[in-house]
Amino acid sequence: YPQAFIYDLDGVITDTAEFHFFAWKKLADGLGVSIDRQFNEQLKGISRMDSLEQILKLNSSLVRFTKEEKVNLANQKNVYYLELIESINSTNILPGIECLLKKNKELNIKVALGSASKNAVQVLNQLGLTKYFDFIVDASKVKKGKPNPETFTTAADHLGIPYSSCIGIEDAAAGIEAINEANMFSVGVGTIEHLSHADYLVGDTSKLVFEEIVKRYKE
Ligand code: B16
Ligand code: MG
Repeated sequence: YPQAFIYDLDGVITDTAEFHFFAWKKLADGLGVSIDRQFNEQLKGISRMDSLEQILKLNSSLVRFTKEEKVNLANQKNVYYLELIESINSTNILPGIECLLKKNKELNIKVALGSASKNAVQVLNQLGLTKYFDFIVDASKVKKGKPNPETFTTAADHLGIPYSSCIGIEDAAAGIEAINEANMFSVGVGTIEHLSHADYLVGDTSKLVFEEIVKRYKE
């Protein structure tokens, strides 16, 4: 058996990836650039500031912003995001997730969160899922975000589990890269187009079945 499951938050446990997209879209619209879902794929899993930089790169007239102005823009995006997540609760847990968490606990498998979000603790609390987690890694605990493996290795190190005995679950290309770099088994939630580097890929979270994941891990 694997000894630890490390879950990404946005896009795996709950559909906040959508809310991040809406919030960035609103900010970008205000700056006169439009972003679509295709572009948004590269923002998934990366930090707030790095995401902003990607958007500003879209238009040469946007490189003029000072550091301070960029911080203000990033804060503004977070204000939009916080409005969107205000009302989330346990009904926003994606299908299959709580079942998988329960299975982990039943079998004494350690559970950690590996999120790039500064809002991770709040979101997990609102979902009522904090009780399942032995350790939470969010933006405050790592120096190098995804695709660097630090988010995942920090979780495993704290739990005292060898990397090869960990399974990481991610919806972002940068996240799968991070899990692979950590020498863990990567489970992707999404399309082959974006996540072809996942060790095991499912189309959506309802297909995250414990026995099936473990079977692939053992192969
Ligand atoms: P925040 P995850 C990531 O969370 C999101 O995928 C990414 O879109 C977002 O920019 C990042 O968190 C930072 O979030 O602005 O809330 O600090 O997928 O790693 O759980
Ligand atoms: Mg994600």
